[in-house]
Amino acid sequence: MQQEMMVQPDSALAFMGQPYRAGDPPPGGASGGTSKRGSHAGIHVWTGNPDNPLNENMGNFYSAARDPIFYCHHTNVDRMWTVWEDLPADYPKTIDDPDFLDAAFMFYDEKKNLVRTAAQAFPASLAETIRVVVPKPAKGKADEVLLIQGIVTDNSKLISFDIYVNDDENSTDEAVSAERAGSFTQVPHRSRSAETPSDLRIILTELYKNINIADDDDIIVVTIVPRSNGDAVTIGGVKIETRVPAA
Ligand SMILES: [Cu+2]
Repeated sequence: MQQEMMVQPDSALAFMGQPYRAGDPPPGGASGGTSKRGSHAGIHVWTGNPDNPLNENMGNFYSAARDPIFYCHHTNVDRMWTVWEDLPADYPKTIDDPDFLDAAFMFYDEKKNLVRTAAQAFPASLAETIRVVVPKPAKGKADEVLLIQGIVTDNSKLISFDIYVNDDENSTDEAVSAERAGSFTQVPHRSRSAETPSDLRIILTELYKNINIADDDDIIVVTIVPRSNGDAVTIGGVKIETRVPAA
């Protein structure tokens, strides 16, 4: 552990692994990061069954996730990432390559649909469209509120953006077949003043009927599309809350 966490890495890429971009040939095993090649791979092999032809389940890439220990193991790999980030070092721990920061991943959902997930980091600039999968506290047509949190704007500029909601993760185009849930427009002031974060609340109950959300849906897709001066807007976060009716 000392070798792969502290001694060997002399850069963030040495720990995390070398870039692997769309179109690149598959990377060789040695291009992985120190913990991936080390304890990560070691646990896979150790918990695989050598009596199976390909060391299934944990000992082979295609079958590893069949074993529930896979999820404990990979949660621990994430924990080690956090531990490494807090260790003193003479190199930066962050990677600012946009290909890394904006990476998206393809997974199969429980209905065997291939879905794309992109980790959206907040706070985020609205210079470009923000699209994020948001978990619902309840399933289906529950009485819920969409909260666009910590909106910071330059109040000397005309600002407008639209918010769309969809129940379909598969449509990767912005706002395709989505319902417009709300809009934000700011009339500019003559001079710029201090920027105070504010929250936008949008009641979703009626909208759920219009997008025909299913009883077992437990996520929605929220797309925020800049219309005017998006680069002067920062969004702090997006979440859904159970609606508490006004007294
Ligand atoms: Cu693994």
